[in-house]
Amino acid sequence: MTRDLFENDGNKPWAERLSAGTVLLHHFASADAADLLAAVHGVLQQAPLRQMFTPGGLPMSVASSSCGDVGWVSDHHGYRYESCDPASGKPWPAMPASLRKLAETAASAAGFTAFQPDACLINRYLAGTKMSLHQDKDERDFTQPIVSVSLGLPAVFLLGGWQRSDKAMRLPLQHGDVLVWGGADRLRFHGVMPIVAGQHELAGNCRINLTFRKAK
Ligand code: MD3
Ligand code: FE
Repeated sequence: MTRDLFENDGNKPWAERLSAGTVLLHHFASADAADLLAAVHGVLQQAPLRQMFTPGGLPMSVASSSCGDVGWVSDHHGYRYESCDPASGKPWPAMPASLRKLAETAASAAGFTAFQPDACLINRYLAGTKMSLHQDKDERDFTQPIVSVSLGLPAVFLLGGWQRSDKAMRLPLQHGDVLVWGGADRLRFHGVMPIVAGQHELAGNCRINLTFRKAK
């Protein structure tokens, strides 16, 4: 018999349903983490991390890059997806097969069988880096889930409601955890508390978050 992912069995991957549309896949990416980080570093050689600016002109706390058909971009014109990296003018690097496969397998494990991401945003958090509460609204089809992979240093994720003023829950995220957000939860406000300084054996002094989306 195959193992039920929704059964917590020691250090093995297990799935926790946080709400109707959200599943936390504990340790889901742990076994592949070194391969995933190597693939990420390959992408970053083509499209280096950079701090983007909000439309209001403030530098974002995270450093970001992308791979896939389109990449998420923010500047004084606004938030959007672009097929070329504005830093180089060249197309974003292709999404490595290992990354795509992990995202599709995770979505499927959470019940989203037809997820075909066309964008992977790479966010790097150093000590003190945070992400303020926001909604992800730059994609075309909100019925498509978002898959988020946490690697390296741990984080405290903030899960708010559907209005900015709603009280946010705190959710600890560890290296290897994968979150799948869909359904009604897709438009919830969310953010990340400032990362605490530390060293991770694979990722060093940072947290890397991969966010897979169907943008177009
Ligand atoms: C909850 N990134 O890039 S990923 C982002 O850890 C972003 O880098 C965070 O928020 C990070 O936009 C959080 C988890 C996530 C992504 C999308 C969501 C959580 C979400 C959409 C709705 C609700
Ligand atoms: Fe977000």
